[in-house]
Amino acid sequence: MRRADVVAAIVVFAIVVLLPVGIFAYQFKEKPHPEGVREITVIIHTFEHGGFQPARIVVRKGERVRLKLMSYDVTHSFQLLDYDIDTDLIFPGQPVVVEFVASEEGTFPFQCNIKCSPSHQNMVGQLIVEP
Ligand SMILES: [Cu+2]
Repeated sequence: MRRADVVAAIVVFAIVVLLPVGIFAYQFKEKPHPEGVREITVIIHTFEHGGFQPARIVVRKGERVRLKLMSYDVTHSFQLLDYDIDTDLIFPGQPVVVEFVASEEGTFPFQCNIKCSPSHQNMVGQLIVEP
């Protein structure tokens, strides 16, 4: 076998086998969907344009919850102090993901802690953890 043939065989192997395997593996790296995680997207606008959507988040006790927080207008924050969550959404359009286990049953307030509009004080919601 000539050296050029060996190189050609390696290149063909890389294209036919390694590239698809790499692409296949990459999709799982980019989109993990582990069992038992409740994913909820929360859209956040100024109160005049909807506030927290949803403003009422209902989960079951013991669930692992992943909140994908999205602001599309101005800088907001998301404070859920009973679960030690306090994060700023500094860059509109860039999601912030927080994750926690809903270990305590009950109703827990969350709010925005950054003055985002004249009606900022209305930027509130509730996490409801059901039994
Ligand atoms: Cu605010």
